[in-house]
Amino acid sequence: MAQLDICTYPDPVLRQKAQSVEIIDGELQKLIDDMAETMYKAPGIGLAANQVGKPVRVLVIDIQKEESDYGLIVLINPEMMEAKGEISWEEGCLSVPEFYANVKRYEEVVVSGMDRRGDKVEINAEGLLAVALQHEMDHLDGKLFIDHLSPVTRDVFKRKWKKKQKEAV
Ligand code: QAP
Ligand code: CO
Repeated sequence: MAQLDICTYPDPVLRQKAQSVEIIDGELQKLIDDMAETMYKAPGIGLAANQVGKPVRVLVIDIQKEESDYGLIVLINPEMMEAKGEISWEEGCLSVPEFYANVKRYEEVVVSGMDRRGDKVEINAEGLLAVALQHEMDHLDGKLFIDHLSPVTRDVFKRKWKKKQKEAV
């Protein structure tokens, strides 16, 4: 396994629409394993393939909660089957380090896709896991959580980001 580099905003790969996976082979499984390792080492609770420079429809999530029915979730070609309710959650993103903001999402979702072996899986989620699924599926469509912010909060983000960029020199 290997730790991968995480692409950060405004890397154009984060804006790409990820391609559907057609074949699940050793190469894809290695990417999945490396993504999981990269997420755990970060540490983070979710990572989409775009974030490691590979625009393919793969995501990993582990919300690290004992009460969760799931441990590591791997989803290939995820699709939203049901969505209801509304919830606001303070989100962050490994590709937008050190910035956090509240985002409105569906409170409950049902997502289907394939696991690491290509078997069909369906995930019923609410709360944090539902938020994580929506956040990571957004990545596969080239969307970031900052796209959901109000114009004012987006401005705050842009100013903070510019300031950070300057300080990093
Ligand atoms: C997406 O986010 C998410 O800024 C996963 O400095 C967010 O793992 C799902 C992280 C909210 C559900 C709710 C962010 C680590 C990790 C940072 C992450 C940072 C270090 C974010
Ligand atoms: Co993210």
